Amino acid sequence: MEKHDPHILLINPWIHDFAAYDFWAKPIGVLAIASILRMHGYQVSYIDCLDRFHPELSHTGKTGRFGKGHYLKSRIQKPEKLYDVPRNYSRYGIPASLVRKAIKERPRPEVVLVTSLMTYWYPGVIALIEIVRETLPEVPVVLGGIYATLCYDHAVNNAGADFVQCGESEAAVIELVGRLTGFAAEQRAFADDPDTYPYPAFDLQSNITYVPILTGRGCPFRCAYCASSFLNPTLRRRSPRHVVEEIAYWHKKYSVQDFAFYDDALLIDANRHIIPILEGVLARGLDVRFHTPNALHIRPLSRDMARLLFRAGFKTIRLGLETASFNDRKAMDSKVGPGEFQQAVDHLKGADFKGEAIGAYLLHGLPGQDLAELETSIKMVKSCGVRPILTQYSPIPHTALWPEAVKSSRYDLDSDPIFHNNSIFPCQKEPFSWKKVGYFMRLTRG
Ligand code: B12
Repeated sequence: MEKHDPHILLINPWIHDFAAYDFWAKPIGVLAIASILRMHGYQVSYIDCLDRFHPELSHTGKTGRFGKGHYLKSRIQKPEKLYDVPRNYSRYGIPASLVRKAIKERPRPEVVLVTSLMTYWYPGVIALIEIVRETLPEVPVVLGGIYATLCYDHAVNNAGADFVQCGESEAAVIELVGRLTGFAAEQRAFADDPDTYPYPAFDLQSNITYVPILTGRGCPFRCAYCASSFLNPTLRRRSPRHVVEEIAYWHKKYSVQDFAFYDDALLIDANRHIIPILEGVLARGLDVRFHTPNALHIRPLSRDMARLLFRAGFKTIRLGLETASFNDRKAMDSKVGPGEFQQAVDHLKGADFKGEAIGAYLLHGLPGQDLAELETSIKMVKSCGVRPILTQYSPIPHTALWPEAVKSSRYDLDSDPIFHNNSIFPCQKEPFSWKKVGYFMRLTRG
């Protein structure tokens, strides 16, 4: 006999790191899975270990600009292998006692699904799974997400889950959870038609201060430092209408004003994608604000595009410059050429964006990076009147740059994802200097 409405518990684990901040960072992957399960007839509940608005924590809940904000944090011991890093290490998120309590208060699940994000955050995943094991000893635990995909063997051997699921999982999870619960649901959502996917279940959060929007999956570029093509091998997009409907839905039903685009290639094939999306937002008269923490490609930023972004309500523009040096750039990426950055900035400013709204990401800590080149890049960005933002390089398995990263690291990168942490500048060879890091940070500001 078929069982009805099995209950599935989904959990977003803690972050263990030297620093963490909610700058439009929500676990859209696990909320997409929650939503797919709901669509297929499952009961779901959710525990967000990174909840900034937990009702039992009176001191949390302050919302920063545009919905961002601090997580609660408690100092913990540094992982042994990072003893040489002169910084404090913390667990970000709600106390373990509240996680235990939440697990006990939820209906007993038939399966627990745990997500993972940055590879070097796996200690928070392990700590969370230990608690699940202790409180729900007989319930199967499935781990998925970005760490699980990029470091599959490590996850299988260390995370303590019963199953580790790789890659995009909307279809796989219906199959796997169906097998574990004996609940037969016919697939109703299809990877090659993302319009069949329901909106991620942000309504399961205790508060929605902003909503991440993913208008598609994948990226046509193959940048040497990025794992996008491994995680999402093909570019598949939602229809503009479907995206506009989603923005209108969160805005009208939950009064959400701030939206952060998570796409890797938002502006690509603009005539058929972002232009109709933004024209749709304008036609619907939606008074919303947009942010691009994952960076925009510079080349498509024409005068008309800049004007449209401004009119549609973009407030935070981040540009993926990475370096202002164009010698040997081809080995790294081919997304921007000389002169294009300055031109894009001119168009943005011409469209009335103020310099403070525009930031250019520059990679710091690439294998063999010439630091004189970084200094020149910072100065060039500043001379254009926009903010240089250093993004510390995180070496990632399955990327073209990984073998070189392993060779150039002062750590044994291959042995443990803990060394992928960008805050430790793992690919800067000895003599590595924290003083120099401070110097570059100050240079971006002054
Ligand atoms: C959006 C994004 C961000 C957002 C925030 C993301 C967040 N949720 O917190 C922003 C812009 C803030 C960000 C910041 C950074 N990011 Co980022 N980011 C991404 C990006 C582009 C998309 C991730 C995403 O949301 N995907 C969409 C969802 C739907 O997919 P998903 O999470 O994979 O979920 C699917 C599956 O994994 C699975 N799944 C997920 N959970 C579960 C659970 C179960 C049980 C199951 C079965 C399945 C499952 O099903 C889901 C649906 O198919 C990825 C690249 C990419 N293409 O994936 C990089 C990526 C994750 N980021 C990366 C990096 C390096 C960074 C930064 C360090 C950059 C920097 N130097 O500053 C910072 C650090 C962030 C921090 N310290 O807080 C790296 C990862 C590095 C690593 N070592 O792990 C990636 C892979 C990009 C790259 N360079 O290759 N990022």
